[in-house]
Amino acid sequence: MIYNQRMETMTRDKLQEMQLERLRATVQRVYDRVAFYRQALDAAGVSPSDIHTLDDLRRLPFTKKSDLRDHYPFGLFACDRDEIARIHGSSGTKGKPTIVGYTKQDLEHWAEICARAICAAGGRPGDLFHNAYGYGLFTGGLGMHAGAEAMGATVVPVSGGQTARQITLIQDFEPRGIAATPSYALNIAEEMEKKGLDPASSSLEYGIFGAEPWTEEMRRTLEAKWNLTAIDIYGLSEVMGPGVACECHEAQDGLHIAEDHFLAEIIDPDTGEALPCGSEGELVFTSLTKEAFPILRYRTGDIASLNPTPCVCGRTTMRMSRIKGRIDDMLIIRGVNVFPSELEAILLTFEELAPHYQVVLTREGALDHVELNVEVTSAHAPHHGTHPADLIGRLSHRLKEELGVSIALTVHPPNTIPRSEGKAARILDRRTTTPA
Ligand code: DLL
Repeated sequence: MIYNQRMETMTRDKLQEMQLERLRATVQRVYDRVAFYRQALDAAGVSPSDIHTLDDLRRLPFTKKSDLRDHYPFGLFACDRDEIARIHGSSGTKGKPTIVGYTKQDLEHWAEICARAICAAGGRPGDLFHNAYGYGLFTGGLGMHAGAEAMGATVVPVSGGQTARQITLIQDFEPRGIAATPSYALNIAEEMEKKGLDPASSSLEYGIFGAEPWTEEMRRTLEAKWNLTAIDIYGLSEVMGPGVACECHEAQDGLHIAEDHFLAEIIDPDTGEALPCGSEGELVFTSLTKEAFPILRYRTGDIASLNPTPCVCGRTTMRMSRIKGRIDDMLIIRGVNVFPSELEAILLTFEELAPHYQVVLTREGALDHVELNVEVTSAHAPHHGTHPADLIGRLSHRLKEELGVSIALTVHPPNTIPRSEGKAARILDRRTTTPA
């Protein structure tokens, strides 16, 4: 561990003392400066002076994505527009983006958080760092860029896309670290293989992958293809961006939350009740240091659990599990709840299948129909686009056995499922009507 040991290895008592002080300041700040929060706190019957312990967090009202949309663009900012140094937005594809802002100090904190994440992933000052997250309103590119600079790396700000150029730069510059979505890292590796190059013999030693759900099976695939250590990084623009939590390379077992800047909770998504550590539920975050866009109890829509036990790496911070999926992306197939990550975990154990898939949702009358599209690898499609005769049968059987539901399957020829250059679009919702 080489970055800000003091913050990451504090005793829990000291950390909680600091969190309480920062929570109180945050509640006071939003009460004084943001009409939306003042009304919400008044309606909940809580005033900033009522926050005496960290448990009082539960008395605070939740903030939802729709609150950001309702106050688009700057209605939830807690400082004047001219104090805002940067604006980012969520990657939502429908309608207007949700907008967030950062003061200079917020940007410094964020850079420090991302610097810590890169060090946790195994990065060191002097590394060459290939940053293939998209630069723009999306927080991935600029967030990781600032972090890499802050920890003393040499950044290559390549952004997403132009895969042939990515390959050239990886070969010529010989980076030690790469940052990308897991699906794009896979895409780059496949393009290398198509050119007769072996990604496993590249210079890369660690990859910092996130911004979309992925599985342990995908980690194994990426680690084998690239011969690197694959690290999971989590974050969201509403709370900050990448770096809210990140795995350490020592354990690769849960993501250390930057708890000096964010308080994490798990709630029951149906009732809003806080759940104990270890239970799976919706992740909720409260910012502790943000000036421009402080946020109280933001409901992320992401499913995970929390683990307070100490880690072998020496960090004392709480860890969150890998994200199982977004509540919105949960498929309900004849009454059975299935996350796309559960499909991924099964598909990736079939050597005949490429690690790409798409779920297509359609509606037949009042019923939703789910079709899973998978792709056979070229090594297993000897007769131009065909697939082993019993593949559908074996895959259906495994899906039924492990998930308890039959899923309509289509096996496609090699290289036909669209590849991603950023966040993969794995769910295609073609339902045009809403249920009665
Ligand atoms: O995706 C920030 C980010 C950039 C994180 C680069 C990691 C790396 P948004 O575009 O606002 O921000 O999307 C946030 O992406 O609520 C999750 O649903 C999902 N997500 C982010 N990281 C992970 C991850 C960035 N490691 C939304 N695993 C979040 C699963 C993730 N899902």
